[in-house]
Amino acid sequence: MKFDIVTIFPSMIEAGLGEGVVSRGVERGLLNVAVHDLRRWTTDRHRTVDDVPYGGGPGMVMKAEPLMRAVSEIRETRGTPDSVVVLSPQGRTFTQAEAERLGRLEHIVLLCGRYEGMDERVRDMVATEEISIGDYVLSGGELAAMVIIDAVSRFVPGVVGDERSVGEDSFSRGLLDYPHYTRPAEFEGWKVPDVLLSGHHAEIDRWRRREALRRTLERRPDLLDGATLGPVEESLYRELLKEEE
Ligand code: JD8
Repeated sequence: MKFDIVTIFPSMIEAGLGEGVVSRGVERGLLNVAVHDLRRWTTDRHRTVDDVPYGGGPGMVMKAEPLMRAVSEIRETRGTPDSVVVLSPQGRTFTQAEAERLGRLEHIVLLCGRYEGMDERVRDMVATEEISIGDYVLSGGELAAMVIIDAVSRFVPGVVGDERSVGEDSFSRGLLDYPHYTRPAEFEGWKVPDVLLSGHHAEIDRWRRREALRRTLERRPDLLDGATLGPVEESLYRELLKEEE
């Protein structure tokens, strides 16, 4: 899978994606990530990427021309992308389902803005979608692009070492994760639950499903509206609701 990221802060993206799952995916030839410095497509002496807003007001706006030229050259040299994404607070909120959808594409271009955002004509003329990573204000699109590349790359076969863990990821199942423990079995008086040391796999499985449901009910009951519970979860869920009374 191919990603092209256009930014005025290429080193920020390189630092962020230079370690971990994405970087291993690149090393293994499963991912192709190209980071592009937007200033490459400026033509003036000062390599200007922003200008004052028409209509007045505070802040600066990213000029359209360098961004358009960037997308044109990426099209010519790297092929026509399946999607050109503008990151912005006005976008559709990114979810695990969106990550899975984008993971089925072969080539995505991500345009990172700064300042007050981009000239609207970039959206009109080259963007195919606009995505936000959540309802809080960032200073630019770079962190959002990294979040999206990380979450999407996990769906590319081979990128995550153990394929089983992807489908079992908490949000793919629609529930929060169960608690995890490792050695030692007791730490400053805090014990690992006995069932996890028992070697009884059916009971361990049941305990994990119950704890995942318990946490979801306590912390994110909104997730249960969208989740389709299997028969085991249904009966565990009823038990938990009784416990709550
Ligand atoms: C792109 C410029 C900053 C935004 C004035 C602060 C995504 N979930 C998200 N939150 N924020 C962003 C985001 C913020 C950006 C840009 C994405 C480009 N800014 C601006 C408008 C108000 N400043 C985001 N994805």
